[in-house]
Amino acid sequence: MDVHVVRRENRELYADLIERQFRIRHQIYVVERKWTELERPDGREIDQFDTDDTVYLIGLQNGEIVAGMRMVPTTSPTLLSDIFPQLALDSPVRRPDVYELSRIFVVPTKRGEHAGPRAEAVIQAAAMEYGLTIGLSAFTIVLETWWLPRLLDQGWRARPLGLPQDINGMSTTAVLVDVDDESWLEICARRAVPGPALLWQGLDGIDRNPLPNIMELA
Ligand code: COA
Ligand code: U4Y
Repeated sequence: MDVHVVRRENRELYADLIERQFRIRHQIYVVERKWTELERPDGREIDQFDTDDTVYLIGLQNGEIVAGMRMVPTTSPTLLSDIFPQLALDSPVRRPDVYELSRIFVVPTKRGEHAGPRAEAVIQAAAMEYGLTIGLSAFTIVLETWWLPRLLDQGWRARPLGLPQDINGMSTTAVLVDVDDESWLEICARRAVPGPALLWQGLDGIDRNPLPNIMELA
């Protein structure tokens, strides 16, 4: 799976794929997960955090979307700042080097174990790769609490920002996850992700930090 970085500067190249993503998100979040507040008459799942500032990671296999994730700078409105501020004991993080992750998905046919690494691990490793490459120091995430042991088990350090609370019948928590070399190397090692996954088509002008040597894992 290749993971394409889509942001303001190259979005025109990806206009069709981004539209397909909104329809897949509708199928997954509105139809499957029944997050009915996200329902829209046009059959696209798109909310107030899908803006020009939003960065999308889109996982493609043979030209088809198999996985995705959304990243929103915390200097812009986020789920934590605007919808669920009660999940953070202190005021929500607002820093240029911290992005909020949300809307991770894998299409149903690609979930679980298949030949090769899980799409779910590849897309998360790709998020860490993105953070390292553009120089972030952390992610905030509002997530269902069942994710916590999964994050720790993939080698990420996740600190709670407050107590879990019931949201629409699910225990939900806000965390801060460190972005650092070790977190990327660990998820790659523990989840058999072979190395960098990101494609930066149309983003030649962006400053990019080098990644750590994946052979440090050996
Ligand atoms: N509630 C509780 N646990 C869940 C869950 C849910 N809605 N979805 C997944 N899990 C946990 C379970 O432990 C599950 O194992 P199980 O199937 O034996 O119960 C495990 O994650 C693996 O999930 P699986 O669906 O097989 O696939 P995956 O690891 O390839 O992908 C997701 C995980 C979450 C990316 C994928 O299930 C997905 O896209 N779901 C729909 C979108 C979504 O819910 N995103 C997260 C919103 S917080
Ligand atoms: C919105 C109102 O999946 N409500 C909204 C809006 C909590 C609830 O948020 C509601 C979403 C994964 C939704 C649900 O009942 C993170 C992750 N986060 C969720 C998301 O939306 O992406 C939010 C928590 S679920 O109905 N809700 N949007 N207005 N606009 C995560 C990401 C990265 C990973 C691991 C997991 O590394």
